[in-house]
Amino acid sequence: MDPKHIRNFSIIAHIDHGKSTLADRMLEITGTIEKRKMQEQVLDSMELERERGITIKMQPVRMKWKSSAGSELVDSADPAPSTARQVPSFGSALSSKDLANDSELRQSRHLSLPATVAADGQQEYILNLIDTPGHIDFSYEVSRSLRAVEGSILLVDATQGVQAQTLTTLNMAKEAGLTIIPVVSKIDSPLARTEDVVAEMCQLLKCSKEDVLKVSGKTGEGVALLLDEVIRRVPPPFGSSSAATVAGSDKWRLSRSAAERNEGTCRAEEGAGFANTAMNEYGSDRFRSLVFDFQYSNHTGVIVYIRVMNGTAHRHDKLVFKIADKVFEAIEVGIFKPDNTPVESLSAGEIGYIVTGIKEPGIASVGDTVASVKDSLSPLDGYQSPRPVVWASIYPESQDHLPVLRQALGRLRLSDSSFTYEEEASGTLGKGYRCGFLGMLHLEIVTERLRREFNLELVVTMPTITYTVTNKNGKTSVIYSPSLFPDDHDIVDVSEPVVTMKIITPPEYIGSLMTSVYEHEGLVTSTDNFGDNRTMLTVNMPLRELMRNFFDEVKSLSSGYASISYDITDNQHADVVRMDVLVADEPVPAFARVVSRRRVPEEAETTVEKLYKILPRELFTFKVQAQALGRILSSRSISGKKKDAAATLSGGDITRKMKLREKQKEGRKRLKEHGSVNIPQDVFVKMMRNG
Ligand SMILES: Nc1nc2c(ncn2[C@@H]2O[C@H](COP(=O)(O)OP(=O)(O)OP(=O)(O)O)[C@@H](O)[C@H]2O)c(=O)[nH]1
Ligand SMILES: [Mg+2]
Repeated sequence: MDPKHIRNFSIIAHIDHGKSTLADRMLEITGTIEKRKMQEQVLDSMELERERGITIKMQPVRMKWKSSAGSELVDSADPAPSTARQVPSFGSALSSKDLANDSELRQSRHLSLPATVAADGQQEYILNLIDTPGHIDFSYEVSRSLRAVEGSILLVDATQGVQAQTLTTLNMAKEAGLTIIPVVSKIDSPLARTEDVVAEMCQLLKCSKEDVLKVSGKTGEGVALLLDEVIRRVPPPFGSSSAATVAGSDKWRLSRSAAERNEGTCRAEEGAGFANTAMNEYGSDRFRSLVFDFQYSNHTGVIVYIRVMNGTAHRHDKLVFKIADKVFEAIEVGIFKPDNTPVESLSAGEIGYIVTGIKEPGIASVGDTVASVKDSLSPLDGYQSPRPVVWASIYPESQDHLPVLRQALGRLRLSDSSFTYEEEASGTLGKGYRCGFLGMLHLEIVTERLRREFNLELVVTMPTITYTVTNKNGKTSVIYSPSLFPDDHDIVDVSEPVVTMKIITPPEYIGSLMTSVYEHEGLVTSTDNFGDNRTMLTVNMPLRELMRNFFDEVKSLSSGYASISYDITDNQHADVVRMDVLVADEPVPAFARVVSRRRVPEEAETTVEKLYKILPRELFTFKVQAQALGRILSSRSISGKKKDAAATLSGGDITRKMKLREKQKEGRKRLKEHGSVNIPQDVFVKMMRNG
């Protein structure tokens, strides 16, 4: 397919704004999925996604769509209206030089639209859509998808309006220099405030009302028009094996790379190198592609999801992972329909997959470049590694299963590149892995997947953030496990990460939200009016406090109307101490946690109460205690199960009964002395959950 007739775009939005449902309707009207096979949010194919009704992993899919949208630009008697219809193209990070070239760039985009169309005026286009998750914990998925496409549909729910995560995803798309199509969703809903939300989007994007499209993923209204607009507004891919398109689109890539260089991030540094070498190679016909995701199959090994930047790859081609420096043969190349479907070849501008046959972990990584071995081009600029937000240690319930856990983590990382793991050992729990996650939901999903997909029984420690601790001996170390947090009297200083957070809320909830912010050691740094009678609070808060159920608190205080997004921005001094939890006089490292000094008594009380309620009883009585600063702060006894050994003896000699009871008493005493309490797995899971 000529790249002129390809459009690559993603759908981005706040959680639950209807991305996957809109994708359903697109798949339906393009005939990609037969109606009888259709189910709600069909792209959410993971068991956990379906169960929870949320998207966890990005999902690419290829559709075909006949449209005359592209031809209007070429054939129109007055080309001005459509080209000058100010297609919103937000490349905010463009340099001034690039901005000067903006109109020229737009021209070049439109010039590369189809010059010839079929007799019926309909040209067939390939549309590669990537559905993305909306939850903040999975925003690494969104950011990776943005590098594989030229445009994004920014979806805003007509019943909710612009939310905090709308702003975050919009900024990500702007930074990637993408064309953005503003769309209001759920216009069928009786609660829809469509026109107000259109106005809100116009204000946000500085665009006109006509630029904002309106759709319903439920009824399909406006979806065909939206696909036409995708063709009209999103530029075709820049790379091409045909020299004519390269000339025009190379410039566009140039501006995009400049945008990245302006970010001042690690990508920018790589981008600079990219500009020198990789840019010169853009017109090349030699195959080169960006790995934006992957999958693992026991049968065929790693399957990389790629966006082809140059040339063509065929089955059996000899290819190389440029960063990992690993040569392999393409066992299969294919496209997503949405199931993996083999094709003969994949060419510049296309999105698809390559089956690599590689089974060892640690070779494939997102952001690597897959290129032809012969006369190989230089690697493309990769992705910034995500920064883990919370940490937890994962141990197999039985040490015999450690190798299975190791293998499971390796495999899981091949379908989720955003968590990290490293082996560690704990006295009582044996060997396990310290894992980093992008948030509490991410942690919950990963541990749940380990249990379900690999049948593992696990002990997961209380999640924690990292603390930088300076000891009295002058040594500074980063602490990832609460049980390893030093005793208070050994510490000189502790610092912890701080987040800058945006909370968008209707004004009536501000009072209670402010109180909650204060209780979580937060500081409101600004209060701004936001769109349609709402307010945006900017708050600085220790990450530790954000993780202490703040999200749920905000949701319930605002009856679900307030939304949050955040970034880790700083490190600051923290007044925290380690709290140990003892069960039958034994500290349980998995329950240890680091808490604010002023909240220790309260935390001790609630933790002991919670454990008291969920720990099963034993044959003997034992204590559950919380200890900090060398003192027991809270304690409860869980009494032993009452079982009268003499109960079955009917009648007879009373001394025989007494003898038996005496013996039982002794047995219990021995059990108490030597017996350890068996803590079932679901107790660890329940303790890990907040609330
Ligand atoms: N009335 C109405 N409800 C919709 C529409 N689109 C989606 N919904 C409902 O909104 C909820 C969320 O829809 P999803 O499509 O899963 O939203 P999403 O944006 O993909 O969610 P995440 O991927 O988890 O961020 C579901 O209950 C849908 O049935 C629509 O056009 N109209
Ligand atoms: Mg979804």
